[in-house]
Amino acid sequence: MATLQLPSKSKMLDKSFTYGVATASFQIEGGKDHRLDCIWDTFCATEGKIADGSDGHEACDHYHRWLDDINLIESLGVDAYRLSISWPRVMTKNGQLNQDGVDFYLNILNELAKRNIKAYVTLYHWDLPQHLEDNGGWLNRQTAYEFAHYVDLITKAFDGKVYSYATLNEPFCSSYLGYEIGIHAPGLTGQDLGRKSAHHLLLAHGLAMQVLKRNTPQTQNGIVLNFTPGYPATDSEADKQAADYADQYFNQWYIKPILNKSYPDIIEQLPASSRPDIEQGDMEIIGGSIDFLGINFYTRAIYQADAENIYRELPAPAPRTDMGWEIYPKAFTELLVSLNERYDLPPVFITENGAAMPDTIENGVVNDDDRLGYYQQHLNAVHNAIEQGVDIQGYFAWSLMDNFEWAEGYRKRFGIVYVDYQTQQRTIKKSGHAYKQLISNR
Ligand code: IFM
Repeated sequence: MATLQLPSKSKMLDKSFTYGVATASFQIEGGKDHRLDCIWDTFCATEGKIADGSDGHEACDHYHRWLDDINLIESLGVDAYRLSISWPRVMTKNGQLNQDGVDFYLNILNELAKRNIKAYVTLYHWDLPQHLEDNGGWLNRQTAYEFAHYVDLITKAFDGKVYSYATLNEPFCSSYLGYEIGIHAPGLTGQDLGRKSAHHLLLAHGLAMQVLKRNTPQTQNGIVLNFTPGYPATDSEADKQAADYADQYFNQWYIKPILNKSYPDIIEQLPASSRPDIEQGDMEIIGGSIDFLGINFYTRAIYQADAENIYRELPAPAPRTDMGWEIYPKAFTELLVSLNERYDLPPVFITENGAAMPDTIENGVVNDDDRLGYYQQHLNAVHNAIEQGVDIQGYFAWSLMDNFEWAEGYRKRFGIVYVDYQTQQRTIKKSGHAYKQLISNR
């Protein structure tokens, strides 16, 4: 059997290094009749938005199969499970807890505790209740306060059962993909909308951190950001500047306010109408301390100078995953090292890393050597960053199992466990077996 390996003295072979698998509520749960509508329900119901015309009504049916899935997670031998809470499942429209929804997660948390698996809970992974979107969603500053209210109630309900909370998953995707270019829910477009929603998401993070510090100071509390490092197409000054601008716009826009209490310099270059409405005290709230930073990495992007739009992204060179994303693990190490140089980083967790590949199942076996290769290269990249002084304390594979890949529907498979959507049968892929072995060999 193919294996995943690390140098024998690697800190990643230490028992204190956390290995986990990750999922998100809308992508796996289904159980739609037991929660409020969210923006992704509406988006999926809009013709042409999801590549295969699918939705999250059933997904992996985790809502009914959660106990089997916890057993599956246990069988992989991981230290931790990163899951997200569906805000529309645990809250009612009038701002109270929905006890049925809360119980669904309490059962999961209790079973994880019995198995000694640490619960890493993300409080928002994109499934905004639709009734809040009807009031402006993340364009409405009030949504940040609604989020803090939900976080207050849910953390009290989960008291003592969670190891770590992340406020948001990838605010870049919620704001840029959802409100600026419209390829994610709620499907709005406009630079002004993208930048304004990003500010309210960051404010929501800051307000929620205050709640977490008050309600649950014993947990590790932070945020999960995604990074797609930008590289210049050539050594020319113009291309370097283009790549730097894109980096500020897509990556630093989210981390700099959190760690340095300010937006990147390019904010000055935006038209006044596109700048966020920053109220007095906002940056202090956003920049409150965090216990950890979650980093999600999949690929890099290559940019060329462009007279009209400042930068232009070039097509991704091979080798690529099934998403069309370049496989370039060197960028992972370089990202981690450069963030460590640029900022005073708290401990880092790799909260997502993985690859969609065109899997086939034959006689009950999925030989995903391509994904296995991706994991090997990226685990090495994390090891190299640790060697260069970055304090990285854990790694989560994205994803536990194949699931609803947003605008791509169910056609893109990211799991280390294969899901047959006709029967809902789960089959551990070769990469899943190798991940298990790496963890148990420590
Ligand atoms: O599936 C997503 C996940 O929800 C957020 N991070 C990226 C993954 C792959 O696209």
